[in-house]
This record gives sequence, structure tokens and C-alpha cells, in this order.
Amino acid sequence: MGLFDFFSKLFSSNKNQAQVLCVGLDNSGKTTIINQLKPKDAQTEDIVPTIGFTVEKFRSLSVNFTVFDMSGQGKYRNLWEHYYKDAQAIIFVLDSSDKLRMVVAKEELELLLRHSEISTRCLPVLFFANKMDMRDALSSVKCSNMLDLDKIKDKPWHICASNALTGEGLHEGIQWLTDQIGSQRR
Ligand code: G3D
Repeated sequence: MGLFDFFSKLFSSNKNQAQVLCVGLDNSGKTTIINQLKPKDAQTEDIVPTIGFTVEKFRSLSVNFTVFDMSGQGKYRNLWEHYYKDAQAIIFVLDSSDKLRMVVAKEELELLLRHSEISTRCLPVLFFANKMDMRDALSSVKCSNMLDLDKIKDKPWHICASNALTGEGLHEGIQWLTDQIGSQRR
């Protein structure tokens, strides 16, 4: 069973749709992760509200994904914030081999968690410390320390090392996220 089938199946008994926001800096591996999750028959819609800002949305069975880059797009922030209110879970993708931009990822994460549509809700946040296969990749514990994840007290969060090229680590993360969404609905 493919990853997405697995994910969708877990929701198939639930009439509600799961809305998952997948964000992170450019080049962190969002598209590659999403392609691993995406079923062949996914309905994909590229939305380009204005030059330079692209949001990809796709849906299959009961899971809706919205994906966009957070980097270099500060001027479009008010556009992407529009998607926050519908999110039931967040996937935040980190390039664990890009130490230099870890500080930028931290700033974006802080802004995201402080946003009024997010700060008041107990959304699960799944971090993928992606590109774990790279020789100079930081461990998930190091990424967690660099982002001060221990300071997140009001939301369940989890970090998984992943290799989006092979799919390693994705299953564990998606299983955790699914459990979290499921337990919030009970
Ligand atoms: P983005 O959607 O976040 O911008 P992409 O990132 O998914 O487009 O990935 C950016 C580049 O990183 C791609 O390489 C992709 O193949 C690579 N990549 C993604 N995940 C991994 C990973 O886990 N390990 C390694 N080694 N590379 C990864 P290109 O060369 O196409 O730019």
C-alpha cells in the first residue's frame, strides 16, 4: 500500500476531511515528500494568486493538502496566511543539511506559531528533518535543538528524520500525524 493510500484509509471511516498544510523553506524537500504521498489520481490544482507565489493544493479521498514555500516570499505572507484557518495539521519540512538557513526556518516557524489563526489552536505539528542521507545532515535532535522545539508547549509536535528520495522516515511521521488528528476528533 502506498503512503497516501495508507494515510487516506485511516480517514476513510471519518466523514470529515483532513486539511494538512505542508510548509517550509524552498528546496527543503516539500515537493518530493508530497510526491511520495500523492496518489496517481490526485486532483492537483496550482494556484498562482500573484506572480512569485504558488500554492499547490491536491486532494484524494479524505485528505486535502495545501503546500507552499515560506522563504523569500515575505511580501506574500498575507496571501498564504489565508490558508491557516482551515488547517487541522501542519507538516513543517526542514533541510537538515542546510545549517545556514536553519535560523531562517526558526524565524518562519515562530511567526507561524504566533499567528492568531494558529496560536489559539492545538494543531499537531510534524517536522521532517529531511535530507538525512546527506553527509553533513544534522540529526533530528540537533534540528530540534536549533529550532527550540522543546519550547512548544501548547501543541503536540514530533520530529522525524527523513529521506524523501527513498521515502525513509515518512511513514513514521504520517502515522504519528494521523494518530494525532484522529485523537483530536474523538
Ligand atoms: P521544495 O519543494 O521544498 O522546494 P524539492 O523542495 O522537493 O523541490 O527538493 C529540492 C531538491 O532537494 C531536489 O533536488 C530534490 O530531489 C532534493 N531532495 C528532496 N528531498 C531530499 C532528500 O531527502 N535527500 C536528498 N539527498 N535530496 C533531496 P533537485 O536536484 O531536483 O533540485
